[in-house]
Amino acid sequence: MNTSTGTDNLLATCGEDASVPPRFIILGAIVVLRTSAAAFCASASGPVSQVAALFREEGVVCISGALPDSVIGPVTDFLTGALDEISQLFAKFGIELRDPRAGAQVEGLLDAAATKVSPEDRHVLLGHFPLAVRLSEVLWRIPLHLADQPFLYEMLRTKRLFVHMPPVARFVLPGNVKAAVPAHQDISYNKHLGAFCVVWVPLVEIDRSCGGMAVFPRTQGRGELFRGETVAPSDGWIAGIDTSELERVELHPLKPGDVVVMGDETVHESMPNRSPRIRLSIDFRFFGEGSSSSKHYLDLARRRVVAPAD
Ligand SMILES: O=C(O)CCC(=O)C(=O)O
Repeated sequence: MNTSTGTDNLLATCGEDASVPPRFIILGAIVVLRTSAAAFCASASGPVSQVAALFREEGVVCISGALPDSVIGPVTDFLTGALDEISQLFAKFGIELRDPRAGAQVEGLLDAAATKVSPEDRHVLLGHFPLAVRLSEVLWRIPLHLADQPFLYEMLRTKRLFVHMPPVARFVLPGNVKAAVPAHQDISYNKHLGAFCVVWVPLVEIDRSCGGMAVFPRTQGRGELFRGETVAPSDGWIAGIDTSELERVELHPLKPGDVVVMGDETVHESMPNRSPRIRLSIDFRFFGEGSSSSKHYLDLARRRVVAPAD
């Protein structure tokens, strides 16, 4: 008796074999191409098991509709207000923050006058919100909301959730290629943490031109791939991992309310922002009770920041 399904036939036609990732993913009743972000997306209103299965198999899952406007709105408003204050720093260097040429102007400034820009200013010019902004409790709304959902508990196989503090809030100006983080695994940047997952939260519409992130699925579980110096060069990033042999998927479209969850070893990189819009996002590192941190973290059940000496 022939028991093969339409999908089996499709996979067979494409010459799939078990030693390489399939070119298609079956999501419920739909078959999607692996090279599209859709293959790694699951709805927050769908089964938790589907989200967790994607995370375990691929090392990445986009959860659509994970955060309501009531959570995203105040965070976006707060960071947009902070951008208005940061615009004064840019003005000091003759750059108008919302000018579509701002990214190119920052690049020119940092290339030509590296010695005249302090490390703190350089950090902000590269698209990082200052520490005082990142420490705001307004940003806690996102992890607190996610801690009320089952996903992260299931993915991390934990009953308690903690998140590294402070999170990284970023703005990527149009054309600011220097704000693009080269291919990396988050374990290389977070030696103070035991096992964790990364949650990347877009606060604006993400399409191909605005960029967002590209991921290299199924790299979780391969251990740390970076072998070079751990000291970050002047732009703050360690040298990119060689991804020439890895499958690459660009994660778009995404919208505010969606979140991307990646394993701590999942290779990913930022895409350049080629749109005329500022890209706004925030990223968190969550861990469970079986893990640890030697730096500050937020205990989400107690709503309390735990300091290393506590
Ligand atoms: O937002 C970005 O451009 C990069 C984010 C990232 O690399 C991370 O969250 O680890």
